[in-house]
Amino acid sequence: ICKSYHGFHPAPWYLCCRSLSGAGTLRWNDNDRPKEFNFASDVLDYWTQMEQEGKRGPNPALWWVNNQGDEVKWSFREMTDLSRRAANVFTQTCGLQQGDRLALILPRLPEWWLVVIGCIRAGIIFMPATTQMKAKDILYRLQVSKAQGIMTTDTLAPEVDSLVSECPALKTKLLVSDHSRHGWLDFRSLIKSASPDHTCIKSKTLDPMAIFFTSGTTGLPKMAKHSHGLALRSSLPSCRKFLQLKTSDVLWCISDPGWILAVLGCLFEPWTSGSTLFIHHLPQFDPKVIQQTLFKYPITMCLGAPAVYRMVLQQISTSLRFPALEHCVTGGEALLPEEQEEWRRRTGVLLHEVYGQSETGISCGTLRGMKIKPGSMGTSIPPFDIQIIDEKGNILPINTEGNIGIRIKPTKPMGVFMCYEDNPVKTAEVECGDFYNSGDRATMDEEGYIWFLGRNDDVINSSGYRIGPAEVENALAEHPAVAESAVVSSPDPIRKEVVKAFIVLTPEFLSRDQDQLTQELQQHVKSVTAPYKYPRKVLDSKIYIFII
Ligand code: BCO
Repeated sequence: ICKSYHGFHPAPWYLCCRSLSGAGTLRWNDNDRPKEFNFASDVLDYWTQMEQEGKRGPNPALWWVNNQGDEVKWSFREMTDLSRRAANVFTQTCGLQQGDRLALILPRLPEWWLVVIGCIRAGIIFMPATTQMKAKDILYRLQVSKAQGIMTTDTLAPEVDSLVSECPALKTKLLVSDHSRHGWLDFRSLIKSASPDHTCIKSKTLDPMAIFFTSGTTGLPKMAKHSHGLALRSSLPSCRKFLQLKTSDVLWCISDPGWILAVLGCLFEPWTSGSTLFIHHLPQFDPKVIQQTLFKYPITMCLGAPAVYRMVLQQISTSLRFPALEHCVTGGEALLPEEQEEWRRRTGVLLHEVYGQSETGISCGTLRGMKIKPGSMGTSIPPFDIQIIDEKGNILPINTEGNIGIRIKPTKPMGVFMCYEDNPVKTAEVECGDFYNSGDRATMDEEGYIWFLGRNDDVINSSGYRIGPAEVENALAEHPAVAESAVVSSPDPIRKEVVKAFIVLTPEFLSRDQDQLTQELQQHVKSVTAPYKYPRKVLDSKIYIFII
């Protein structure tokens, strides 16, 4: 049956069986480790085939909207066609080769999905990053990764041009825009003229696929390198239980495409199940737009950081009874039991918590249909085996505080990162006995539910962003008013934690108006690094400025 569906490219039979029976018979078991896997050819192209044979409904694979009333709907067939063109643009026009790296700094534009799938087809390692980055952040990423290519929009292109002479490895700049720019390739035009014929690489499951930059307690962000196994994990039976998506589902993941949450929730998860992926351009977060969108479109499932749900609850007083919404998921920071309960009360929909990191993807959660224990992040999602461990990797008894550890020995499960690229010391630091040590503190109860307690270091988690204090201190140090600074976390009712800066002023700034100087320093941080890291107002609407 499968062969007749697919001719030269037989799809994994599990997908055929699932589609025919609708029951979800899977090809791989949780502990299988196939030698080869490629999300584009093994999953996306399969759904294209299903569509062509009338075995999938008419709903689009990708449904993109913005506030101006523009709309893009692409079927799986169009996704296959366009992403093959993208792969040809990368390899033929740009001369990128398998193993090369592409920095991908795009807002939520439909092209982002073409680029990621195009990279997977061609074996180019994509490195997503948030558009909040400034020149210095981009320079660091390009230099440390030795990226051969970068893709961005008009907004960041001038920043890239200002630093390109310091990035000798960079040979291709691709622009997503309706206008052209000197020195940049026009991706939209190239896609139109590129050939739709492309032979997907035969990637080994453990070949590198993506790099995510992740902040640590000291120093600059590290490169967490993931293999194609990250995408394969979404196909494993235990992981399918997580959302239990159907082809008729419409999933909206409200995460910036720079984060691993978006790569999973806006791409691998929905498309593994042949579901529709919904995207709102959302250039600026606005709880009203979230409410209106959930009323207007038949979105059945929503995934976002707790701060998203919290801001909707706090800022919207009118109805939250959405017509199609059935299931909500949240992750990236801790969720309070009261917030979970209020969401249920006001929407009639349960809010399920998940937990993960750039290093691990989604590693535990309250799966659909599972009992919710308010305040808990659920249980580990096999094949991940999460245990609470001590500093030597010993498993601690139930209800004892320790570090969240994921078993990586004797076999590292699919989905756990390969390593911090070019950083064997940091890679070794997070290996703790038989476990990957997440650095997050928690307890586990007798039913295996995990209860988050906090970090074991000073990384700040502000509304789902991981912020290394040193990154903010370095940004502050560039201002002439700052002699010294110390950045710490401070509790906050909306963002749970915010960045708080203690600053020692240089003598020439001692007499300056402190309110004004506070604002100036905040603006300064926003202008030299990604603005989400800036020291927010605390207490008296001031950051603390100590004069000694
Ligand atoms: O709050 P302010 O207005 O003072 O400042 C905001 C922005 O206005 C400002 N800003 C943004 N872009 C700028 C800019 N300023 C200058 N130039 C620009 N280009 O900077 C501040 C940014 O803060 P924000 O991003 O928190 O903004 P906002 O609008 O409050 O967004 C709220 C959230 C909840 C939408 C946002 O915080 C968010 O998206 N959080 C979730 C992050 C996330 O997805 N984390 C998951 C990571 S992956 C993971 O954890 C693994 C799980 C498997």
